[in-house]
Amino acid sequence: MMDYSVSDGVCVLRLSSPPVNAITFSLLEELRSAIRRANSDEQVTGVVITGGERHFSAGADVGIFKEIAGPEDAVRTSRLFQEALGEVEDAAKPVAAAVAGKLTGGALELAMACHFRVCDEAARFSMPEVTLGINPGAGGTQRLCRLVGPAEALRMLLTGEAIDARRALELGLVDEVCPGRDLVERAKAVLQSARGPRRTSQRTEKIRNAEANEAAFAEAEKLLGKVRPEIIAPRKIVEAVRTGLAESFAAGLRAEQQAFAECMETLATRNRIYLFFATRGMGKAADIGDARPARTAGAAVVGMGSMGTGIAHALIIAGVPVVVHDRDASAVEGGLTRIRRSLEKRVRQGKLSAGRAEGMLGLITTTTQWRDLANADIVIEAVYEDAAVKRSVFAAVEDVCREAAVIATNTSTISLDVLAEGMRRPERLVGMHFFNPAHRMPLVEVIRAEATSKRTIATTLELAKAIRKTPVLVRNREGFLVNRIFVPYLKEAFWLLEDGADAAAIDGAMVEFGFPMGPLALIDMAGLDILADVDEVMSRAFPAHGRLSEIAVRLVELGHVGQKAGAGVYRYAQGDYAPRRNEAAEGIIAEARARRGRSAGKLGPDEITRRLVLRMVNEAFYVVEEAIAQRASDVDAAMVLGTGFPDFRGGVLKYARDLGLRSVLAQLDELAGQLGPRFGACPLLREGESVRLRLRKEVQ
Ligand code: 3H9
Repeated sequence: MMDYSVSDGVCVLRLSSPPVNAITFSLLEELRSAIRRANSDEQVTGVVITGGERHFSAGADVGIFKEIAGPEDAVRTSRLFQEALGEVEDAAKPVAAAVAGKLTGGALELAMACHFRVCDEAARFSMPEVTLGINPGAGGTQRLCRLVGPAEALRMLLTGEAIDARRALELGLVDEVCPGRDLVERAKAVLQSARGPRRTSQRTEKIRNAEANEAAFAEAEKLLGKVRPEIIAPRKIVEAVRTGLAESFAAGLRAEQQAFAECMETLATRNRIYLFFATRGMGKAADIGDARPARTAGAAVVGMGSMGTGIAHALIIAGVPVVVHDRDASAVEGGLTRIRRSLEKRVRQGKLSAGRAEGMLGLITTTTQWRDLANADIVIEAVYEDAAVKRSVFAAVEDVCREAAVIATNTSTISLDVLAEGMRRPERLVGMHFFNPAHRMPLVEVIRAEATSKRTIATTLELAKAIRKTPVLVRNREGFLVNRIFVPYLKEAFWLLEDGADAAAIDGAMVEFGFPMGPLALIDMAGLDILADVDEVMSRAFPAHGRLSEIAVRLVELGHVGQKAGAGVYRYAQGDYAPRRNEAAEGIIAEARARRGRSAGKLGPDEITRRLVLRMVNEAFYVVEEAIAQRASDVDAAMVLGTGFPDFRGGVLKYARDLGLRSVLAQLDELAGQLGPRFGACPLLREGESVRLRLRKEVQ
C-alpha cells in the first residue's frame, strides 16, 4: 500500500493502492509508521510523499463512510485522519508532497499537511466533500484557509470546484509546478533548499487580516442562503473555519470532527453517499465481463438536429474525431455553427483556450454523403423520432460501414426490436440515449435489445465513459428507464392542472421537493410537441398510463409548444425565459376543468407532491420488476443524473423506501381508487417482505 525507499538521503513514500490510492485506515496506519521510521532513520534528511506520475490519490475511501455506526464512530473516523496527517505535519524532518492528477478531498488534505508541495502541470485540486454532504474531516477546513486565505478556501470548500496547477501556484497552495516525470526530483530539490519543516498549522500570513476574513464570511453567507435546510454541510464548514480562525487550529479540528458526525447523522448525507456508489455501479454489466470492447478511433453522427449536434459536440470535447452527416447541407452547416458558437463562448468566458477550441473543431468532418461514414467505428443515429425514418438510416449505414462498426440509435422511446426489423446484422444495434443538451448532461442510457451482442454493449459502454458520460445499461422497452418513469410524471402535471391545481403551485411544489424546476416549466423548455410525440409511443405500449391531458393536446394544436414558440403553459418575452401568465393557456385550462366539473384551487401542495412523486415511484417499481434496470440502485442514480430528481432524497426508490413501502402501497391503492389505473400499484409492491429485502440489499 505504501512503498518506502531511501535515495540521496531522502525517504520516498509512494502510495500504491490501485486503482486510485483511496485512503483507508490501514493506509493511514502505514503512513504513520513510515513517518516514524523516517524520523528515526539517521540517513534520512527529508521525506517525499508521492503517488504515480499521473495520479496521487482520490482522497478518503468513501466506503469507510458507509460503515460508520454512529456519531462517536464518526468523530473517531475524523480524529484518526486528523491524527495521521498531524503526524506528517509534526515530522521532525521536512516533508514535501510530489503530486499529480486530480487531488480530491483527503488527498489534498494530506498534501496540505506536508511542509512543501510540488505538482505536475495537469494537476487539479478540489475539496468535493460538500457534494457528498459532509465537511472535510482531515484538517482541510483549517489548512486550506491558512494556505490560500479564507476567501478562496471558503469558495473551494463550499462549491467543491477544482482549481488547476497554475491557479494553485498563484494562490500559494503549491510551491512549484513541473512535468510529472520530474516530480520526485523537484521535490527533493525543494527539500534541499528548505530550512527545516514549514508547518501549515502555524502559518498565519493569510489569515491575519480580520477585515478580509469577515468579507470572506459575508461572501460565504450568500452561498449558504441558497442551500436547502436538509443539507447541513455547507454551514458546518463555515462554522469550522470560523472556529479555527477565532480560537485556534486545534479548536478548528475539533469543530471539524463534530461537524462530520452531525453531517453523517443526516439522511441527506447518507443518501448522497449511497448515490456515489450507485452511480459508479450502473455502467457495469454482470454478464458481459468477457467481451472485449473495440476501441473507437472515429465516430459518425447522423442527423444534425439539436440532439445530433450535442452528441457531436460531446465527442469532440473528449477528443474523438467525428463525421457529421445530414441529408440537408444547411442542417450540417447549422449544427457546425452552433458548436462553433458554443466553443467561442467558452473561450470568451476564459474556460477554454482558443487553441483547444480550434483543435476540437478540427476533429469534425461534415458530409451529406453516406459513403463518408465508411471508416467510422460507431455511427450514432439522431434523426427524427420515427421508426421508418430511422430504419432507412440503418439500411444506408449498413451498406457503407465496416462489418465491425457499431450502430447506435439515440431514440428516446421507440423499442429497438422495432427499429432492428430489416437489419442485416441486428447484433450491432444498440441504444445510446443522450439527454438534452447532450454535451452537458452526464447520463447516457445504453440500451440492449435481445439481439445486441456483448461486444457491442462493451464497446458502447467504453465509448460513453471515454466521452466522460455516466452510462446506465438498460433492457429494451419503450421509454427505457428514465422516460418510462418521467413521462408519466409530466403527464400527471397536466392532470393536476385539469383537476384544479394552479400551474405555479404545481411547479412550486416540485421545486420545494428539490427539483431544479417544476414539470410544467420543464416541459415548456423541452417542447410540448415532443411530449405529445413521445406519449404516442408510450401510451400505446402502456395503456394503463392513460391519455395525454386535453390541455396539452390543445396547447400543441394552437402552436403553444413552449419556449421555442414564445408560449406554452407559460408565456415568454423575447430573449427572456422567465415564465409569465399565458392567458390563452389559462382559457384552455378553464375549459378543460369546466368540462370535467372541476374548480380551481382545490389541491394543496401535499396532494400535488404526493400524486407527482408516487406516479414516478410506482413506475420505478415496474422498471425493477421488468428488469429494465439491472439493479434498483441504477434507477435511483439514473433519475438523479437524468432528470434532476433531488440527490439528497437518494432517488425515486430510496425515497419510497424511506417513506415505507407499506405506506406507499396504501397511498397508491387510495389514489387508484380515486384516479384510476395509472396509480394501480405495481405487483412487486404487493410482494411485501421479499421486495423489502431486495431494496434493503440494493438501495442502502
Ligand atoms: C474525503 O476525502 C473525506 C476526507 O475529508 C476525510 C474525512 C474523514 N473512495 O472514477 P474512476 C473508485 S471524501 C472509494 O473510474 P478515474 C471508483 O468507484 C473523498 N472508491 O477513476 C472506481 O471503482 P470501480 C473525496 C473510489 O481515474 C475506481 O475507484 N474524494 C474513490 O476516472 C476508479 O475510479 C472523492 O470524492 C474514493 N474516494 O477518476 C473522489 N474514488 O473500479 C471521487 C474513486 O469499482 N473520485 N473510487 O468502478 C473521483 O472523483 C475519481 O474517481 C477520480 C479518478 C477523479 C479520483
